[in-house]
Amino acid sequence: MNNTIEHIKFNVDKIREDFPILNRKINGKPLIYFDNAATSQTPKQVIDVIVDYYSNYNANIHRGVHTLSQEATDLYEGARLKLQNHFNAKHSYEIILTSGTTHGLNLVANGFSNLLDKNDEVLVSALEHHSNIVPWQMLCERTGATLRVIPMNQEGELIMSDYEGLLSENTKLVFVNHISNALGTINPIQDIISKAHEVGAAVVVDGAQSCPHIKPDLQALDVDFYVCGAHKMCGPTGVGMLYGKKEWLEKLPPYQGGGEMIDQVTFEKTTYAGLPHKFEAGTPNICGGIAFGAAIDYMNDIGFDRIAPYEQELLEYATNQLSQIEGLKIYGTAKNKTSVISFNIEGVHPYDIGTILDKMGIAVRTGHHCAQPIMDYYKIPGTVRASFAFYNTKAEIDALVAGVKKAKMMLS
Ligand code: C6P
Repeated sequence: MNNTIEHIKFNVDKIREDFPILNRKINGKPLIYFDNAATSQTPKQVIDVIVDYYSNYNANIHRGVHTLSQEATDLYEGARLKLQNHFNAKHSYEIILTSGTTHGLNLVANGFSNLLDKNDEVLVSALEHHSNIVPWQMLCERTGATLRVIPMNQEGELIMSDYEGLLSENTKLVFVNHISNALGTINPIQDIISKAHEVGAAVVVDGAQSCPHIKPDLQALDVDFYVCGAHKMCGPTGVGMLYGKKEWLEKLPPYQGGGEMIDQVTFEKTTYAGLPHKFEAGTPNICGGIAFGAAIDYMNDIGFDRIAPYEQELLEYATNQLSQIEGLKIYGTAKNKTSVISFNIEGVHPYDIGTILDKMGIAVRTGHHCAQPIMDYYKIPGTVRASFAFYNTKAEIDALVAGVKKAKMMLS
């Protein structure tokens, strides 16, 4: 393999040609899309698969003897295999196709309803999105288990010594995101997982924000559950993945009842299908699943080994430029960080900055980013969040910096 710098560089102008939306104008200005942590944009390779599916293959799956149904089934199950390969799951039936990250987390939380009791403890990190807090609070309400929080420091890093102190033989579950959506912190999940396993706790990793940046090896991580959604990694909305170790998925009850998740149904009793179908009741997002597979192919064709260093370069460049603006404070300065910058300007509401940037065609997210506990920690109502993807450029970051300076002048 060629490991020279030339090899890892890639042609961003060429990559941008894959994304039709990047030709759009917003308020008369070329779109600069820095809201990638909310949802990524879709390349034509994935859009083509969606058009092709509805033009040539649209049918229900796992149900028909007719050709169309069998072709659609093959494409859908082919996508499951792509996911298995990409994330390195041991078995394809450990990959459950869901409607997204939130669905996957709720499925697991629901599954533990009969496996916990009031003597048990579950640990959640201080850096979580509401999707990785609320389902577990609901679980604790149902079971009487206690929810404890792994604290963070000012840099936005988890305090690992406190984590170790919280772990005990009562700890049954630990849930943590791989990357914080609000701050960009990359959490030391390998360490978190092995320490949890020492006390016999299972770990649920929310990979919603890491899947576009890092290709995880789920078997090497030895993680018990991992969830993510397609729409953060160039796929469509409404489809995602739950990975669970076979032993766990067999132990958990089904989440929803309905078609295709059964073995036998009588009015007296129903028996359930095996994995993965036990967790896939009803007609799934067939086209979405197939397009998820295409998105995985697309990102692997570009290569995560090329995406990560390029995005780091963007992060460093933007951090440098933005830090030079007087009164601008960046929240989340972890040593290990991905391409997310959350910031505020003294005395200015983030929403106002976002509105002015939008007038310039620049899309950022403002607010609490569905991570209110993080905002509470910093005692702020919210931030402006710029999140970069591999199709962004330094020239776009220059435009952001100029836009923030202008907004600051207008608002302060
Ligand atoms: N974060 C953001 O702007 P869904 O909505 O199910 O696709 O993903 C939920 C979710 C769970 N965990 C993390 C770490 C996330 O970042 C998200 C989604 C988006 O940050 C939309 S709120």
